[in-house]
Amino acid sequence: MSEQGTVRPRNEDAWVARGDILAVADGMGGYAGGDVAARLALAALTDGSAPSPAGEAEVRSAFERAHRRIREASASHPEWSEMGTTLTAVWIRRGRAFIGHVGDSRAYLVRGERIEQITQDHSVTAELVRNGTLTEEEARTHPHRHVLTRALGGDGPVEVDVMSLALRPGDRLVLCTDGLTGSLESDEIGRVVRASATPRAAAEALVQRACEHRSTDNVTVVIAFIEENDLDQEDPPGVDPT
Ligand SMILES: [Mn+2]
Repeated sequence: MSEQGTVRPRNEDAWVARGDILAVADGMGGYAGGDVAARLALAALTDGSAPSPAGEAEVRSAFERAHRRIREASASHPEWSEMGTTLTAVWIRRGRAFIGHVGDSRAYLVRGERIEQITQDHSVTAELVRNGTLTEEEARTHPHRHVLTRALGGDGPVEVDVMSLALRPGDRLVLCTDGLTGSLESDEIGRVVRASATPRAAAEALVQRACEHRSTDNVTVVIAFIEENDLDQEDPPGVDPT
């Protein structure tokens, strides 16, 4: 689910949830550029020529490919020269989640009574929280909270965080943009996801709560509920194992 909200002139978030891939992107920069960057990033992961990663090296390559495509589009369109995007993506393969991440969108794992933030935000304020200069609460309203330290589409190579984890039946994955995490605490996200009967109900409830908290940003959420038979399969249906 993705909501533009009432403040931003357009929705520069994008998302995908199909086959074995889940991803969110939060674009930025120049006239319509954010929208273009977010969509280019997702297309680079999902179009016909995109390999479906079965390992961490392939996740990194997929992100580098997305980065290259955004830079190529920037170079040939002056109005998009400042564009970039966050990208957080999860591929579910052979009972594992392979995760790639750049920027301040997030992936969470809800397992039992706990919610764990799997990704680290690449933002100025997140670094200040990690080194003890700011509290989480101070970071939430800090004037530099939207300033990223890493994004796809910028100058030079992009450094990609890549990780994988073994999934269990009953696990719930949450991918979201900062429009959600800017208005809801992680514990509240966990409570809503645990209390929801379906992924769609969870996504709707989270987006609704963010809007009630008067989120000033676009809000995007992708949810997956992992079931036993998702973990047995070598490859999910509809995905060519080659
Ligand atoms: Mn945002």
